[in-house]
Amino acid sequence: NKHPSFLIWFTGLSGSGKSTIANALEKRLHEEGLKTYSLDGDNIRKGINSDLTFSPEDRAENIRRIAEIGKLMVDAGLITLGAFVSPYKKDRKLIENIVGKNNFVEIFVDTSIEECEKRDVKGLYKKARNGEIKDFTGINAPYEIPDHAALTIVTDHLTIDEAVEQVYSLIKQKINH
Ligand code: GGZ
Repeated sequence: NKHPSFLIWFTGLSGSGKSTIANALEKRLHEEGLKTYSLDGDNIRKGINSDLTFSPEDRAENIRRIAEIGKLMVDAGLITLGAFVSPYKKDRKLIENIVGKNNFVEIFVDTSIEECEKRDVKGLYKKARNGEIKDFTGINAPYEIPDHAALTIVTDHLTIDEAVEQVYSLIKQKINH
């Protein structure tokens, strides 16, 4: 029996909860004995993509490289998770083209800008408002809402466990087929 492998992609604003949900999902998958790898800003933007800014062109290149890495991870037989703002539709479409439609599960973590800004875990929204960060998604750079996401997680009234459960039931068939 072949180990399941595909790319689960979380898109949404900074502070929307993408990484939190991805990390909790990964833990759940490990409990099922599944092998995973998580790609996120901490291991990608500080490493292989440390040469890139947040201009639209560099974001596109950021996402393209991540998609190529994700493809390698999927080829290696891992359930791969990606948690990136990925605000542009055309960039998310490119991921699907690179990894293949059947290997791509797009999940929109739908947390309002008001809620993200209220949380402001890293103080980045404040800096963006003060003009210390330009091109900040949701403040002075766009976020293009996905219209074909496999799942939209509205985090407002959900616990993390409930969010994980929604993703898990979505991918269950892909895991057990
Ligand atoms: C958006 C920014 C920016 C700007 C720094 N715009 O909450 P975080 O801190 O950890 O998540 C954000 C992360 C976004 O990096 P990505 O690689 O996911 O972005 S993209 O997919 O658009 O290429 C935020 C921080 O980096 N950050 N400056 N200007 N987020």
